[in-house]
Amino acid sequence: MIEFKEKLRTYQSEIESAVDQYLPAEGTRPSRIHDAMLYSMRAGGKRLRPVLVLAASELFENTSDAMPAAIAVESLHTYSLIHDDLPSIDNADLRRGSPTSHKQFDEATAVLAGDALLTYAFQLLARHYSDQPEVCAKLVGELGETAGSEKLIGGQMEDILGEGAPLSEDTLNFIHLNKTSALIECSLVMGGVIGGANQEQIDALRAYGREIGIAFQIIDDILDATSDEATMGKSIGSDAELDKTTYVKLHGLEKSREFAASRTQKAIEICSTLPGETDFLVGLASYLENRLN
Ligand code: GRG
Repeated sequence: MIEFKEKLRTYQSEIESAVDQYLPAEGTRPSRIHDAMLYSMRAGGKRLRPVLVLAASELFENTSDAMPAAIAVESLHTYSLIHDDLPSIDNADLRRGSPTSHKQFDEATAVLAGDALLTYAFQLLARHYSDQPEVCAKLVGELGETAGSEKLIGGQMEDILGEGAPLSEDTLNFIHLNKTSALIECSLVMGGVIGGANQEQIDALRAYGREIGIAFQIIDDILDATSDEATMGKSIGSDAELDKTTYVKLHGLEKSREFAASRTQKAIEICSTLPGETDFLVGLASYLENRLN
């Protein structure tokens, strides 16, 4: 466990440094947009998705640098958070413990900062992987498909459409598979593509991502239901959070904990089908199940 935590901290600190290395520098004209992009990218967070890109790539033999792809995924994730917090969507005041982008800057700047981070993700992939055209095309395709109307945006749309009324289990699953699991799965697949994984290995990475993604969302619901402290720094102050259908509301705390444990166990079993040193991914699945924020 200590080894796992050390490795996690190492990945996180490498990612923190890479944010400044790969994003347009502070003050670059027009400075307001670059400052807003950096403000949200530097605001911390668990860095789960870029960690997954790095960890997945290291299972395989190809040692191409996965960091630009890791930052691309975090850039796209940060865009989704900025837009999700906007007055027209969740109307949240705080994100990652700091004022949301539209509170810190203004709404127009927040819209543009989100747009710019979304676009920048693809720019990073094109810039850093164009010497491997097949890898580059797969990375762009995977991230594009994940960000699009059938996954991230589709999950968000369904979430908005369901506001104010109780959701069926099927709709709740659709939302979480697309809002939460999709980018987690995509991060692992992108790491695998960079590492040179074959199709069977890509499928296993995706399956592992699906299991930890759903477990991650169930734990999120449990934390929201059980701990005021755990919600500090998340999108508190948000209008939409109040009446949401959650796993806890549908199944109760005990059953929700059992679901998360069984998803985590499945993820751990999938690790045994992957090559290389999978201890970190095994540790990560358990760590996410037991997280407090
Ligand atoms: C494009 C507006 C728009 C939405 C797309 C991804 C998404 C849909 C919205 C983001 C908001 C949200 C609550 C998504 C569910 C996934 C989730 C739990 C995100 C928070 O991820 P963490 O906990 O955040 O990894 P940190 O801050 O640690 O990076």
